[in-house]
Amino acid sequence: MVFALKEVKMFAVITVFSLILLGMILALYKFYSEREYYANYAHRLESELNSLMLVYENKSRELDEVEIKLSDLKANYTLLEEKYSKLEKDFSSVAHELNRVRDVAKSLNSTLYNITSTMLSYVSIPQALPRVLNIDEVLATGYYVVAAAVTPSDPWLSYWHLYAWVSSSIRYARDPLIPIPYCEYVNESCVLKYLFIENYVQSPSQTLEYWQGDCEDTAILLYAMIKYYQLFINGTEYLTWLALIEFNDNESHVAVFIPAKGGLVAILDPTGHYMTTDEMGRLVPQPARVELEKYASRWSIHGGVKNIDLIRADVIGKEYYLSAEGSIEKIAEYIESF
Ligand SMILES: [Ca+2]
Repeated sequence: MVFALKEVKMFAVITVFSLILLGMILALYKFYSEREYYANYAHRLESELNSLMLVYENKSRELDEVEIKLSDLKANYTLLEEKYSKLEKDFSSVAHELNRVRDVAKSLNSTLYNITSTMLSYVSIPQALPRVLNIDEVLATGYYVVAAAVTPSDPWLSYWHLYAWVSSSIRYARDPLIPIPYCEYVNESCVLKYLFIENYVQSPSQTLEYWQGDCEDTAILLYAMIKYYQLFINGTEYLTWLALIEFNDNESHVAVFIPAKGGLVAILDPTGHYMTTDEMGRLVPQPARVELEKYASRWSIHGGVKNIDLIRADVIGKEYYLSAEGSIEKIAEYIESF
């Protein structure tokens, strides 16, 4: 029985020992298994870390490149800002210069307009009237009015003497060509051109200085002398017209017309060698219609008279009035209405 107990103890010890050994073997197995798993895991993590490092390096490089580009763009932007600022200053300066040039052009246009107006006052009778028929010009004829042997109390005889004096003293001379400047606009720019007009309206004092002139010059001189006679010798100012005559062939002529009561008119035309007379050759006003037709037939070489403007000059007030205009018929009707 003792033997049996011994054996049981031995068995128990062996069993415990075996169990411990088995536990150790199992623990060892588990240790090795897990170590391999974690080694693999660590390897995978390392591989992922490497990939991420690669991505990081690429992105870092790209970031560097973007930063360089951004820096270039900033530099360009600064440069462009400077250029823009300079261009703005240049634009402002050019705009200022353009305004100055426009002002100069406006001033030149105004100057040209004044020159053209002045030149027109030398070639066109309506514009020339203030210059050629004023009180100073009338006074300038005084010496010659007296020299023409006028009679203070007899206006018609005095007009005859004045007509005779002008006809015999003033030599006929054609007018020179006068250039009239004007703008011809091409693309809104003024191209200076000249219109040449064969006409120069002389003042009475000029005609008396040159002793020559054409029809308007002698008619204007005669008109001024008649005004001098009326104002300063006879003492009564009578209605007197400067007659601007247009013929049917578009030529023009100037004479002096003096109306009288009863629808009468006297025509004094030194250049046309025409004066209204009675059968005795005296200056006597005649019925307007008959006299105008007779005068028109004097100019049949020009196809007759198309139009007459009757202009009355107030030489003291420098005012000029168009009393009547139209055909011989209309002018006759107008004079007959007096
Ligand atoms: Ca002339």
